[in-house]
Amino acid sequence: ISNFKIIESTLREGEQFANAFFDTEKKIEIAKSLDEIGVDYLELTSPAASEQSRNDCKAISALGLKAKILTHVRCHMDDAKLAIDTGVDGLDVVIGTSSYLREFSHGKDMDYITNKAIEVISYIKEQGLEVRFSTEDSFRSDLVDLLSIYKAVDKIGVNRVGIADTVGCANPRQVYELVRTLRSVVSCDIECHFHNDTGCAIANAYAALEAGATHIDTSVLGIGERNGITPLGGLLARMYAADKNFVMNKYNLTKIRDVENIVADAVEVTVPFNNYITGYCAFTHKAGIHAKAILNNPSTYEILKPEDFGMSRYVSIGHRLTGWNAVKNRIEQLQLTDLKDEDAKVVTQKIKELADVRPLSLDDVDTLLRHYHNAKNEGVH
Ligand code: HCA
Ligand code: CU
Repeated sequence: ISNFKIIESTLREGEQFANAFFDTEKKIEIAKSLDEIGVDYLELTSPAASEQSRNDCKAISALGLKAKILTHVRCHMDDAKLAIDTGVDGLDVVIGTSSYLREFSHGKDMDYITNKAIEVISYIKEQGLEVRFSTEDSFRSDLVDLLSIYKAVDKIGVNRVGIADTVGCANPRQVYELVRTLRSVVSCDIECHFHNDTGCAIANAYAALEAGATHIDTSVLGIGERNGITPLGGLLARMYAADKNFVMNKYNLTKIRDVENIVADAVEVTVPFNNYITGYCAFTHKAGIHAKAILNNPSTYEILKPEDFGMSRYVSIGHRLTGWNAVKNRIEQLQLTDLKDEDAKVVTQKIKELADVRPLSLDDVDTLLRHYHNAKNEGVH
């Protein structure tokens, strides 16, 4: 995978998260922070949703950010017109094509949907804006229906077509197959949107890119409808592991933590303990065997370099799985230089004894080391 683009949807899909409410000021703060990371696009809530949503599209379009500004609209002329008037760079148009949505939501047939799509897309293009056409619930739509509508919109010059796993049902193999098939049918770009109900959102995004997709939708911390979509940080971690140079040159990875903190704060959640990159234990090494190897060469147990993300590594030593190499490293950090390997081994045994009863804090360990050091210097040992 030599290239991909991010459509950052915290300000659209993310607004569909249960706790989300962003006022204009907060939206602007989030938009600027995402722009610093270097995401390619920001997707905003439809101006048809509410008066304030419409004003916010205008305000964010007027900021002059590097990222292109998109808004997300239903496949209706009224919505498209409203959106174009806000000054956005492009429109992400969506309509449901699965039998569920056709039966229980809008009630339209495929001919109607295709004609409507052509009308709306042509209009947006005439106004000089970028346009994407996507089908909601793509993985539960009829494949023949899907391919024929994508083909029709590709022919009239849509910039991108989109596949959406609206319900989070798809797995990476299914994604690979659908995207690869679509790749052979259209010549435009392919955007993908994955919900995370069954934990596949990042893997599905990766499979989509492998199959020829060009754009991935994300949100900060993955927030969105239900349990959300592909998280920005997690996708960047995945892509860093795949092509570090591309990702490091294109995106400012040290800013991920800032935007996550802003968003977590705004929606009143904490960053999960096991979050990609920024989770509190994401770079904590514990077992003695791991700690020893990490101290010799971090790559032994780290696929992500913490410093590339503005994070730091932590070697945990106050527990019964600890090893003397890690303890020796702490001795060096504390500059208790006259303690030798044998001393490190003695203190390690002491730590293990105590930690069999309860875990020790780093302070506890340091106190043990200093006491041992003082006692040795006073000739008690
Ligand atoms: C939704 C819409 C959407 C749209 C995705 C897209 C989805 O159901 O709220 O525009 O590609 O998941 O289908 O977020
Ligand atoms: Cu969605």
